[in-house]
Amino acid sequence: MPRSDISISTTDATPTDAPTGASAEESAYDRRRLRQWLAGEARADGIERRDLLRLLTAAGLATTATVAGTGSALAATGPTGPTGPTARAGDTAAAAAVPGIVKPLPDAWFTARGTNAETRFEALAGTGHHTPTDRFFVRNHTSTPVLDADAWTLTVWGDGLAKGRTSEFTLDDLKRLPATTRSAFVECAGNGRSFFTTQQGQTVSGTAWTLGAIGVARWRGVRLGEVLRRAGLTRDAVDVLPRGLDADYLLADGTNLGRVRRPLPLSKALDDVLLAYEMNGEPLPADHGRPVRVLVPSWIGIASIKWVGDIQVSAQPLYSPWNTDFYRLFGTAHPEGGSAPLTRQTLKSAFELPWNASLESGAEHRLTGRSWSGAGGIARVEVSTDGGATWRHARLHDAPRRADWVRWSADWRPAAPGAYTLLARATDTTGRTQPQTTVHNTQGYLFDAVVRHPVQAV
Ligand SMILES: Nc1nc2c(c(=O)[nH]1)N[C@H]1C(S)=C(S)[C@@H](COP(=O)(O)O)O[C@H]1N2
Ligand SMILES: [Mo]
Repeated sequence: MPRSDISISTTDATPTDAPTGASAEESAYDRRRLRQWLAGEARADGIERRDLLRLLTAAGLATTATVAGTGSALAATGPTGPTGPTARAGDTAAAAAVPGIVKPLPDAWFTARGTNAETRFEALAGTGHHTPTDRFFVRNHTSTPVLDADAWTLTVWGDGLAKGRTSEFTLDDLKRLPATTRSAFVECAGNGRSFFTTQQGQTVSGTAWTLGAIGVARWRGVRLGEVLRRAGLTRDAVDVLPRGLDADYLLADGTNLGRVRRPLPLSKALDDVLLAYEMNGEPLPADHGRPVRVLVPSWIGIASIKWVGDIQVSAQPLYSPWNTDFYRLFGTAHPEGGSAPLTRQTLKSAFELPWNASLESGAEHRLTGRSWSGAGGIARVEVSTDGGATWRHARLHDAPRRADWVRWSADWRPAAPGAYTLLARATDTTGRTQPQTTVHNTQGYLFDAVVRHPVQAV
C-alpha cells in the first residue's frame, strides 16, 4: 500500500459514535440557518421562496423532471445481462424501464419509480455487507449524464478562497492526492415515505419509496478538505456548494431550478466528506456519479452530489432550492417557516423479504434484515413475529459503525398457516430506538417508525 493511502474502512474506522465536535458545530449551523430563515434572509438563487413554495404546492413535488433520455434500461441490457436467483440473463422483458438510467434494472432487483429505481430488500439476502453496485438504488432528478472521465474537470471557486482564485482538478490530479477508503450508506431523505400513507393514513408528496432507497458501498476517493486546502481555502469560508453536471431540474410548470446543488457547512466538508471516484473497488458507474461524486457520510442522500462539476466556496451562507424548499420539515408539527435544512439521516430497519412473502408453516425460517442510523452505529435490533405483542433480540452480524448498517437474523417457526406481521426495531449507539409512529411532515422525509411487514404462512 502506498504511504499516502490512508484507509479508514472496516477494520480501522473511527470507533467513536458519540457526538463529536463536528456534530456540535452542525447543530449550531442548523440553528443559524433557521434564524436566517425566520428572518427572511434566505433566497433560493433568484426565486423568491414564497413563489417557489406556491409553485411546489401547485405542481406537486417530484412528479416532474426533464428527461433527456441519455440512456435506458433496455438499451443497456446486454447479452451478459444481470444474473441472480431470479433475474434471467439478457431478459429485457423482466427489466423495468426507467428513462434516464443507464444500468439494467431487472424486476427481481428493482422497482421503477418515475426517474428512480428502488432496490428490493429481498434482493440483498446473502449478498454480503456491501450492496452490489448493480443492485444499488438510483435516485435521479433528471437523467444520468454519460461523462467522459478524461475530459472531466472539477472547478473550485469563490470568495472563500485566497484572492478569490479558481482552481481546476482533473481526475488524475485527484487520484494523485492521498486516497481514503470507507464504507458508508447513501440513503434518500424520502426513504420509507410511503409508510406515512400506508401506516399512518397521511398525505405526503414525493416518490413513494418503501425501504429500498438506500445502499451501502465501499467508497474510495480524496478528502474534500484536502482539495479545498489545495485550492486556497481561507478562514473566511463558511459554506461549500457542490453542483452536478446533469441537466437543469424543471418543475411541471417549466420553472427552472437550475442544476442539482446543495450547500454544505465547511465544518462537515472538512470532517469526513469524500470526493469519491470508486465504488466497491471499481470506477464509479455512470448512474452513481461517474467520474466523481461527493460522498457525505451519515447525511441525507441529496448532500452526496453526483457528477460534480464545480464547487463554490463561499464566505457567506449559501442557498439552493435543495436546502430551502426541499429537504426541510414542513407541516403543523414544525416551525412555521419549516425546520432547519435536514442533515443527518434517521433510524430504520428492513427485512430481506418480499412484501406478503409466503413461508411454510411449521418449518424453521431464518429471518434476515438490516438496520442503520445517521446518528451512530446500531447497538441492538429486536424482532417481533406477532405484530408487536412480544419481542426478542436479533443476532447482529456486523460491528456497529457510524454511517453504516448492520446485518441481523432471527429464527422463526410459524406455528400455523395464516397472516402474520413481522416487525424489526433498532436502537442506535446514541440510545435512540425506532418509534411506533413518525411525526408527519408534508414532504414525507425521515420516516423512522417501525415498519409492519406482512407475510403469509402457508
Ligand atoms: N447531480 C445530482 N446529484 C444527486 C442527485 C441528482 O439528481 N443529481 N440525486 C441526489 C439524491 S436525492 C440522492 S438520494 C442520491 C442518490 O444516489 P444514487 O443514485 O447513487 O443512489 O444522489 C443525490 N445526488
Ligand atoms: Mo434523495
